[in-house]
Amino acid sequence: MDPSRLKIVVFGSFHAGKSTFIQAIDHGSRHVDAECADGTTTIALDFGKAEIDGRLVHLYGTPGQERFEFVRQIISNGMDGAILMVDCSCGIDEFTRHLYQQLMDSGVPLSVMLNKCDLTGACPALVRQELDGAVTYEISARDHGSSREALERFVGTIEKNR
Ligand SMILES: Nc1nc2c(ncn2[C@@H]2O[C@H](COP(=O)(O)OP(=O)(O)OP(=O)(O)O)[C@@H](O)[C@H]2O)c(=O)[nH]1
Ligand SMILES: [Mg+2]
Repeated sequence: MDPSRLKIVVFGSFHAGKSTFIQAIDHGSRHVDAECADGTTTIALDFGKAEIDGRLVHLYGTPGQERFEFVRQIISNGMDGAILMVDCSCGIDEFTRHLYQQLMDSGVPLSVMLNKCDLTGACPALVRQELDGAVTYEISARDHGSSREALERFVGTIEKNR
């Protein structure tokens, strides 16, 4: 593994905010998506870059639709850290629980982004309670500041573990 580069992969259910998060971190990020009923949906991947504490972070976003499991498997290969994006305005669904368990079992450094905290119906405390023990950050992926700060803090924990 190149010690100066970190590969972080973003997982989460359909429309949790994975692509928005990567766009907030890197305005020049690239997205392979398709039109859907309420905007776009990722059908391949997102890719963005950031420099954090002198290290190059490569961020890969995965598709949230369950049928793209094979894409998630390919993108996951060799990841140094994983982010699970959760839409706190609608709580935890079965697929999010499944992803959480899968990522916990993999042993890769993991953080949970409690997203959409700008919405009045958001309830990050409930999600945190359900994912007892998870490293969590409250963000709005539409906001560069909260997204960047959460990513920096997560990258800091990966460095300590390495
Ligand atoms: N209010 C609010 N809306 C958000 C936030 N993050 C994402 N959204 C909106 O939620 C919708 C889905 O966001 P995406 O970033 O496309 O979600 P995704 O997880 O990449 O979705 P898939 O690729 O389809 O799995 C879009 O309309 C976003 O603008 C947020 O923090 N706050
Ligand atoms: Mg997406």
